[in-house]
Amino acid sequence: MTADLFEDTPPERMAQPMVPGAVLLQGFARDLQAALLTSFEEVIAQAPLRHLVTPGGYTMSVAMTNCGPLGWVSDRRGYRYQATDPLSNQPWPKMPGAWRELAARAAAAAGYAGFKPDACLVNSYQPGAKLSLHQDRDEIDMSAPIVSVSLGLPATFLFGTERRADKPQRFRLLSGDVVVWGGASRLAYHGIAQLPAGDHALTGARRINLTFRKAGDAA
Ligand code: MD3
Ligand code: FE
Repeated sequence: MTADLFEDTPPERMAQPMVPGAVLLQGFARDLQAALLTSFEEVIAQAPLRHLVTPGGYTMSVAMTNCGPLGWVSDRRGYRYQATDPLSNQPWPKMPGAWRELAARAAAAAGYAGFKPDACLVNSYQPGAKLSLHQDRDEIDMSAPIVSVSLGLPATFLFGTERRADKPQRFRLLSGDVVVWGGASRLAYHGIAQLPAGDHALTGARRINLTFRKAGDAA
């Protein structure tokens, strides 16, 4: 963690130790927030946000879409990454270059040089939406980190361990925060607590999260 990344960051917002393998880069995307929202609107114009159904038959409260070569989907048949949007049977929208570069810069700042995401899962939370504790284990290469960028309303991130029963720690994620999850944290159970009501200057009554992944086996 280098001090120059945080030269404008008040002391209480400096990087905090999170858990082994996870690096919270507070405000890392602060100056990109408006541009990220513009490209988000372009992505969802091509591949609309939708509420996926879990294999167990529940409709998720978080609305999702994807961009990049691969996208994460869920339906009654299971979870998987696929190259096409099931709503259109067309390829997912291109991952905006500035998104890929942001993810690679954040990964490098956290010690993961050469991160080349092939999937970006876009999550949109409205007040009341939550993401229950889960592991991300549908990616082929578990040595690659996941990079997440938060925009809009603040959320409480729940961070457990590799055992579902362990009580999760809570972290506040704010607009412009970036987290890099790798190493020992990569298979930790995690989730997002129910989003409280609110109105954010950039996104209104909404939190958006971009998660960059190396999901497939192509170089
Ligand atoms: C920790 N999204 O999309 S991002 C997800 O804010 C997901 O929308 C949450 O969990 C969100 O799967 C949290 C942070 C995140 C993503 C993947 C992880 C944390 C992770 C994988 C392993 C450990
Ligand atoms: Fe996850």
